Amino acid sequence: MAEIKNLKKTADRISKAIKNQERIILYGDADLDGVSSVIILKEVIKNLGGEITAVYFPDREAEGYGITKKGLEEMRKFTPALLIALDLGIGNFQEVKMAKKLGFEVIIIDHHEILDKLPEAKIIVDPKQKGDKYSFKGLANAGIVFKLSEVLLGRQMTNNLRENFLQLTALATIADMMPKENENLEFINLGLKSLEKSWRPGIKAFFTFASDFGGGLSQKISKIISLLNVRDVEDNLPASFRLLNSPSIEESQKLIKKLILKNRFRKEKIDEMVVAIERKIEEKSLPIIFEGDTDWDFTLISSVASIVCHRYQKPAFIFKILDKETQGTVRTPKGIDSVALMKKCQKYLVTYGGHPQASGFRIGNENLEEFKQCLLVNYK
Ligand SMILES: [Mn+2]
Repeated sequence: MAEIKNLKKTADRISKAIKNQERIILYGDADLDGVSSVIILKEVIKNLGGEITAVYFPDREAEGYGITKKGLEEMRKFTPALLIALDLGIGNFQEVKMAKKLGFEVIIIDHHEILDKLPEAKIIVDPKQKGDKYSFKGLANAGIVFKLSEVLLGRQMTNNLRENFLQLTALATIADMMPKENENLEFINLGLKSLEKSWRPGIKAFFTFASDFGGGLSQKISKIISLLNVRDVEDNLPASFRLLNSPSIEESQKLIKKLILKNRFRKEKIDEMVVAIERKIEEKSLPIIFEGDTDWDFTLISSVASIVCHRYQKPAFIFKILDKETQGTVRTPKGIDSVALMKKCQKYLVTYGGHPQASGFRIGNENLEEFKQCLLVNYK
């Protein structure tokens, strides 16, 4: 079977960077898939005798999704360096150009939909790009990085490492809601099998709370994933990274306690937002849900969109209105491609992208109404 396009090329480039002691920056999305991708690659490189110069996770609320100007500015002190973008980057045309100018060599490893063109990165791995003959297109980004780790480590991949990487891959695949089929099913089954006896302190710590989480393993896992998704940034690092990278069970337990409290508060807020939306859509009965507010918490709108999309079986565009721009998230029922739908209205948008069922967009406030009308015209 054909391999993922450019996977081998990426492995060769990383091996060369390790050998030449080049500076390597891992630039990942702050969600669990991005964080898992960063941790797996970081540990692979360490096992090969290399070192990571820095990790960076853009804060979605403060700077937006993807490769950001702020992120590049903060990392520029390390140039010349190899910048590996994980679980983001495929839509960052301008930012990749800027990164090159600043002295980064950019590799993108992403699994999101390809937009009209590709960014000018040195190497791009994305199973959805043209010319990629790998038949399974549903891998999480961590799944791609796991496959990269097999190429990079070769015979140095011990059973322990494999189990350890598969645990993260399984969590990331579930968290990213990738289809539970094909290789994903294999990763999930293998990864979950060893999860409870993981040596990783952050995961071990979760299971010391397991009796509070109740139910069987699958219930515990959804609880773990929802806690790993709570936004809590310290020193620019998301909680999930600090936890899964922590060397101490005690420290992890402390952080988990904090996340449990935050999560409770988060749920109440989400309920309030859902009620507010339901009140509004009752009056309208449009075929799409298109609602936003200046007061809503940006980190909660994705959960809210999922809930109302599922409940009403309609595409849900939920957004937070900022001073000049609006940032939004989209969830669609099965069979409706949100990225393709937004492509038809892209002239109103600043950026957009993601997966068919889950994506995001940024738009100037002055274009919101026209964007909505465009969606209504083009939907069905
Ligand atoms: Mn992802």
